[in-house]
Amino acid sequence: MNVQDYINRENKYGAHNYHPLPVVLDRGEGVFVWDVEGTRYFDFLSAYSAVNQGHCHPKIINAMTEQAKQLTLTSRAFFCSQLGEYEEFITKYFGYDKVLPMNTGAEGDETALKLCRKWAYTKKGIPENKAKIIVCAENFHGRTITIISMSTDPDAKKDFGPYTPGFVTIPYNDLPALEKELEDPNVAGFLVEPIQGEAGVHVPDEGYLKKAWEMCKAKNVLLIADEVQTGIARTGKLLACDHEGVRPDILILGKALSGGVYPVSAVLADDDIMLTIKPGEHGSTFGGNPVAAKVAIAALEVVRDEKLAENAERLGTIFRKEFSGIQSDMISLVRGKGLLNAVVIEPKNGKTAWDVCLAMKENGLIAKPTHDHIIRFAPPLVITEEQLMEAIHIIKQTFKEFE
Ligand code: IF1
Repeated sequence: MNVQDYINRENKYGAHNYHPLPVVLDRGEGVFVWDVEGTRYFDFLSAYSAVNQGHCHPKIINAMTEQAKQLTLTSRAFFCSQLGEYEEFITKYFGYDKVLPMNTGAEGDETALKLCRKWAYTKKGIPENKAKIIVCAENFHGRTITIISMSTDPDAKKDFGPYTPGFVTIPYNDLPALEKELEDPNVAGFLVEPIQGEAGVHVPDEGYLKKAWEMCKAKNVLLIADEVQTGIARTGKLLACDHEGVRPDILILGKALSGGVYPVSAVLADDDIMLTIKPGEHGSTFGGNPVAAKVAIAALEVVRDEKLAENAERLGTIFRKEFSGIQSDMISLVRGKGLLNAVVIEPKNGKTAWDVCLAMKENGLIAKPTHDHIIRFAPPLVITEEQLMEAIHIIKQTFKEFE
């Protein structure tokens, strides 16, 4: 089979819910992936920041394979020896009383929304079914019907109605708008991405998150931080909230919580919030399974032991400095934090961000546009300075092709 055969087969038998770059990947190791023809690429998407620890990290793979030989799934109908170990590890790692283990990021967000509403009715005393949760325009929190009900992206929500009520939308990075909505006594929570990833790596003003947190506290409103993409060292700190010393009331993690090896998500909160959900009121078949437990412990140990946050901080600064030095009228700006960066592309002679990504692929680096004109650059956090400089050289050479 050739590359096109693989593509044709996916198109014939698979749903068309994506428009992938025309590359057929077959193997991954560290910062590199190889396609079916054996061509090597720098992976500058990292599966949307799920592979922060690098592809197939041996410690995480070993944790998965060893546990998979022993016990893979019991359901939560019974206790198992691995879950408590993971729950103790992750709650101490992030500094919360408790964790509610789930599988995908969307399940994490859905769980956080349910937790916030349950707390609103049983603790804050908001009248039944009147709880409101504030969200930001251009958010991305997943693809379930309740989550797209909060979306302002027509592609994410059109023809999926009717939508779940109970959400109030404000502009991102807009404190006066937040202050106004917080006047409503029925507001239970404020769900926000510390950096809006899908929207194109929108970094809010310095101090935005901290001020928002203070404003929520003053109104007894829960700050819910969706760190599914920005967490796990991606932005140069363990959590993006750490840049401002913000401690969200509810913390949502996913993606690199497993190093991209297995679907693992988690919601962390203290007892006064977490214990509002009683036995039988929420759960999932695979949530907190033994393999997920061991994989997540290993993935978090790698982040700590290999100092991935520090590496992301240092190399992100180099990346943005090098990028701002690229002379190209297609590059209008580069923005980001740590190794979560994006470049806004100005079309030129009919060439767009997609064409740049195709050309980068030909030169040995894969990345993908978001919202047509923005290219996200997010390599695994294990990248070395030497590898980063080689990747930047590829990017510079590619932009020269469009001169
Ligand atoms: C797709 C985007 C990124 C997320 C945040 C929750 C979730 C995501 C901040 C849900 C997931 C993924 C989903 C994937 C592409 C990717 C994505 F472009 F869609 F928005 F990363 F930016 N919160 N993001 O970023 O987690 O249920 O997927 O495990 O749906 O196309 P999930």
